[in-house]
Amino acid sequence: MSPVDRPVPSAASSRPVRTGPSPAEPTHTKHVHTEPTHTKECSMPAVPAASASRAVILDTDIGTDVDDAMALALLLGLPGADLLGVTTVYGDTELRARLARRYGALAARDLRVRAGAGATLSGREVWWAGHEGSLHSGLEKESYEDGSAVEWMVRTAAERPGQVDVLAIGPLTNIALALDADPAFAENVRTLWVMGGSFDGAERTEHNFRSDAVAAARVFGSGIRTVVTGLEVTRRVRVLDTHLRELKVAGPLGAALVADIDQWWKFWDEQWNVPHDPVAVLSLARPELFTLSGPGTVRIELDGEDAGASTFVPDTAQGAAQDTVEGTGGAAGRTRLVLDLDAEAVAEEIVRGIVAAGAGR
Ligand SMILES: [Ca+2]
Repeated sequence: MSPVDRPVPSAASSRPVRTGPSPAEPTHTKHVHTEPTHTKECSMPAVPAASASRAVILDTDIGTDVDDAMALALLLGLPGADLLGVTTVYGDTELRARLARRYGALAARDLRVRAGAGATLSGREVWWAGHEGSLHSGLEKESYEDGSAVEWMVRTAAERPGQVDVLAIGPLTNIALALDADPAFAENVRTLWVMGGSFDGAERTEHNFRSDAVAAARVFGSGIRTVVTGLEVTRRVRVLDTHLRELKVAGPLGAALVADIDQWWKFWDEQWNVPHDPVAVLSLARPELFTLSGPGTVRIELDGEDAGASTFVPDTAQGAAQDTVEGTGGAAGRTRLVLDLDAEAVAEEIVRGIVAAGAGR
C-alpha cells in the first residue's frame, strides 16, 4: 500500500497522517481553487516582501516528526534569517525545549528556548510517538529559559511591531494563547507562517490543525496576516537517501539529523520522508520559489470526526469578505495559501541550508 492509500486515522491514539506521493505518482498540478493565482510579480501588500534579514520566532513540536529538527537546522543555515528564539508546543514541551537546545548546540548556537503549552485548547489527547529525543543522550542537562513561552512571544513581537515573523510548525496552541494574551499580537507580528491543513480534499484533516482545532480556528479568526503551506504542497517534496548522503557529512548537526531521519524512516518502514516544516520555512525565506494565492480566509471545522478540517475561501475580485462565521475564521482577507512551488529547488535549498548550518555558517 502506498503512503497516500493508507487509511486516515481518526482516533487520537493513531499515528499522524503520513502524506506523500508514491515515487511513481505524477506531480500534483491541482490548484486549491479556480481563482487566478497571483504570480510572483504581483504586488501582495498583505505579505511583506522578503528583506535581507528576517527576525523570526520558531514555534515547534520538535521531536516527533523529524521535519521540525530539519526546519530548525535549516533556519540556522539561512543567511537571511535572524532566529530570535524557539518556543515549543504540544505534549512534553520541556523535552521538546531541551531537544531544541541540543540541536542549537550541535550547530554551535546558543538558542533562546522556552517551553510552551503542552495541553491542547480543544482537549484532544496529545499523540506521542515515544521516540522523541531518544537518540540524544543527556538531554536532561540541556537547560532552557524559565518563564512563559507565550509571554515571551507576545513581548518580543510588541517590542518590534511589524518586524517579527512567526513560523508555526506545530499545533497552533501557543499562537492562539498569544492572541488571547494580547489582542495587539495579531498586528504586531509581521506575518505568521503556518505549516498545516489540507486544502485539496486529498486528506480529510492534517495533524497540526486536527490536534488542536480550537486553537487553529482562533488563530484564523483573529485577522493575523498569515501564509499557510498545506499538505498538498509539502508532499510534493521528498527527503531521499541521496539527500542524506549530503547531510551525513555536515558536521555533528548533520550526523544527528540523519540519525533522527533514519529513526523516522524506520518508524514508518519507508526510505523517504516529507519535509513539511522546512518547506514552510522556505516559503518565508525563499519566496521566489513559491506561488501564493490571493487573500482569503481559512475556516476550520470544530466538531466531529472532521475536527480540524480546513477550507480556504478566497476573497471576491472586489476584495469583499466571504466569511462571517463567528469563531471559525471570521476575519477575511488576511490569509494566503501557498499554491505552488519549485519542488526540486526547494529540496535542494533545504539540504543546502542544513549543510551550511552544520558547517557553522
Ligand atoms: Ca511540526
